[in-house]
Amino acid sequence: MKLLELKCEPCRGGMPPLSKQEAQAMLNEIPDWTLNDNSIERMLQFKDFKEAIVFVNKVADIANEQDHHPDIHIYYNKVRIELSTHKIKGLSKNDFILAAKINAINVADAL
Ligand code: H2B
Repeated sequence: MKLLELKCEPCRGGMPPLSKQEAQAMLNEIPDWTLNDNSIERMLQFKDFKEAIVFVNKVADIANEQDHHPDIHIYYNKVRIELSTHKIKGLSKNDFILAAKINAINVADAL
């Protein structure tokens, strides 16, 4: 099943984070994200601050719906999204599911 079609599952502490290989394998389903040691991240650029905030609000809605929350950094018209699963201090499948949903956001729809 495609990441975009999945829902984030409640994450129990105590399970191990994904290995580098497992994370690498899922990366090709989420274009434009880069893999860090314990997180994935994407930088996006918008026309201006307002568009960036519209995008961030869409991300917030999806994060609340999925009960999985990214770290969001806003730099005027750029937004850096960093995803990791805090409870396990590393990556879980939830991070990749949320990344796929974030990639599917169309800011033009929300303006
Ligand atoms: N988001 C992220 N990124 N990591 C978590 O471990 C996490 C979360 N835990 N969102 C969730 C909320 C948890 O606190 C609730 C109770 O499901």
